[in-house]
Amino acid sequence: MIRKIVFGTPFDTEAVTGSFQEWEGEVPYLKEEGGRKFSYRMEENDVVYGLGENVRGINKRGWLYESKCSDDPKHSEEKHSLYAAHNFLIVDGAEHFGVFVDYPGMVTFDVGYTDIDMLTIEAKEADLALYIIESEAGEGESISENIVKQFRALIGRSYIPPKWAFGYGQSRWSYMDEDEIREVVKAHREAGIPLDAVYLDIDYMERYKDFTVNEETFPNLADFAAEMRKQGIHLVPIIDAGVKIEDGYDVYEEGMEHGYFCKKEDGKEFVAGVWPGRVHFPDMLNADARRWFGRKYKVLLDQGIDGFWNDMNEPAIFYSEENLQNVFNKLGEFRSENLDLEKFFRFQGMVDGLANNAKDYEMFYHEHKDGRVRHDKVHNLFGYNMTRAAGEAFEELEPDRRILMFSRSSYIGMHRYGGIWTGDNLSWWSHILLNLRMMPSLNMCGILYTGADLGGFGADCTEDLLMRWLALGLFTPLMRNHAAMGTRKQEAYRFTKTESFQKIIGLRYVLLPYIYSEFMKAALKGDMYFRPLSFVYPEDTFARRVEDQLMVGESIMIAPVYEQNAKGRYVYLPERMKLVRFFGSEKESEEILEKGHHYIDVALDEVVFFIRPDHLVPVSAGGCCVEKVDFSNLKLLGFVEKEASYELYDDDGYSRDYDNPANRTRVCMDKDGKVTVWGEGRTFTAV
Ligand code: MIG
Repeated sequence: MIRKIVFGTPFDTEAVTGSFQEWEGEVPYLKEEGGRKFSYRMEENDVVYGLGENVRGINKRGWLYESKCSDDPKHSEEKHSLYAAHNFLIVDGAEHFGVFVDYPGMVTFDVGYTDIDMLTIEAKEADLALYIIESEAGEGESISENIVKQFRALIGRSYIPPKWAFGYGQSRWSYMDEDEIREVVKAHREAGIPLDAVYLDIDYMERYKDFTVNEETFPNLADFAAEMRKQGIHLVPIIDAGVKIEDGYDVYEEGMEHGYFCKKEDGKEFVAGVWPGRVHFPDMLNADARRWFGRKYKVLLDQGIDGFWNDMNEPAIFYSEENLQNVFNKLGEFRSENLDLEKFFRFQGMVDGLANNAKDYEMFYHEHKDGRVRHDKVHNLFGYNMTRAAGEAFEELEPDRRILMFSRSSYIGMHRYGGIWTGDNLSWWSHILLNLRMMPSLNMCGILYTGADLGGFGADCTEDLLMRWLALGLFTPLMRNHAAMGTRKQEAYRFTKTESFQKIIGLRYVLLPYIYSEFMKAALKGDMYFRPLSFVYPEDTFARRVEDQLMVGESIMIAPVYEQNAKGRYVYLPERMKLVRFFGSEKESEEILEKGHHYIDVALDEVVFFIRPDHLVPVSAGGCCVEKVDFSNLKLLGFVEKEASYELYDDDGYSRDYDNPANRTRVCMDKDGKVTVWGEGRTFTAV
């Protein structure tokens, strides 16, 4: 049951599309103060899940989280927010319920930070909608799973990318021209490392202007895209939020003509500095502007592009025109000063404080259907609506094919239009773990198509880090190696043990029938693809403590290695499972392990996972890209004690005909390896 409690006059975020019960009584579970503050006393063993893209653990207890979409490339433990605002959590303990705070401005979640036993949620203003979800758990699902499922029904079906987007992607900020990209593709193909996509970062544009292509370095994008498609490669360009101010640039001129950019109080367009220098922000909350901006993607679609990533849409601001002038003036005053310690830091702080300055977000407005609204009050909706602009345009422009779209910034609701990547992580071992922990929290909020920059964005990557990270990344729906300009080159073929990379990345393609099936079933049913162990084993008190293992779909548990020089790790098995060791396309060995704690050796170039009893995993023979993977002749890995059944989902990978019954094939295997299939055109062989 979902109860909606309204305080004041909430802004319509359009996060919610489903049904609920209007509730006028007291707020269940939470103590309410002034319509913007809600608290709950936690018992010692209560676990708090959720908050989507964030720092810290699967269990969110012990920290203060702020919903404030921020462009901060340093995802260290002491941070309070990343690029998104995902105001949904579940308290699992003495009471078991879900809370969604639908409020587009700043919300803080103090989960035992100020007082170790208190959960306090506080919104900036008392204009919000609160949704409280209570379980209706039935047979075969846990309370947490049921709460998530109800929440997902409330917020609508998750975005589904084309099938090729489940392949491996290579990206780097600083692929400067066509030849450099040709080289990247060739090197992957020569090394036998599968590849489906190469990402175009800001360097493909003409002076960082959205929807333009640099004609010197990419003289004919349409031809180049076609040439790449012949090699099984999709090019995926980046789109930034800010539109360059430049006479003669059509996007700028059209935006000005129609008044589609965000304006200040005085009615003049707000000027921010980002990549291209001075820009205006399209008013993503204005439906007309959104429609206009969305249709701009057609420029690239028409050149054979079928995937995009939306960046800098918090929106990131390097400086505002006003604050820049102000800092210039003040800095001058320091010239005659003796810069002692205190003055020097003040001097330095003025420049550092230019970027993403809270004051700048109070300077511009949106023309929303319900009236004019100051940006800071709806700050967390910008990236969501930029991606919505694109998503809505794609439905209109490309009704018969899915377009890849993922964003950096997001709010709940955006999950209907695109996925996300988790932004600028670093080549740190701890960021493998951070990647793992964010996955189930994101799935809870409907964001299924997601993944981190594998190998790490900032800092220098090492060969062992990339191998270990890929061993997790091969299970994430978005599997992309991405790095920042200036860092060590980290394409898999750059390192010594190319064969190991070929095998680890190759395993993604071997597991693709399982990964795609599990993703699609989760998206279509409103389930999670990644779950914390406790969601599946709610009675197991130890499972509630596990912060470094995940359930992937219905059959697999993973326990990635995330420490340098570790030769293996401790793994907790909540039940008897089959350990499968994989090296490349061939299963190396398997072993049945009993419930409990085990130390598992895992070689650097090896991938291990665990199969639950009476569960199956369909696998293919692999391929160099998704379209080469044969989904009709599959093998079945399984741990069958009595009998196991599996529903394979497959489709053409492009169209939106998701509910066609022909997409589903049921297969059964008994303990002697006898296989029965319901459905046409596929064979399954037990291995
Ligand atoms: O301020 O386009 O998160 O993936 O490579 C940096 C350059 C802007 C931030 C993105 C990153 C991308 C980079 N962008």
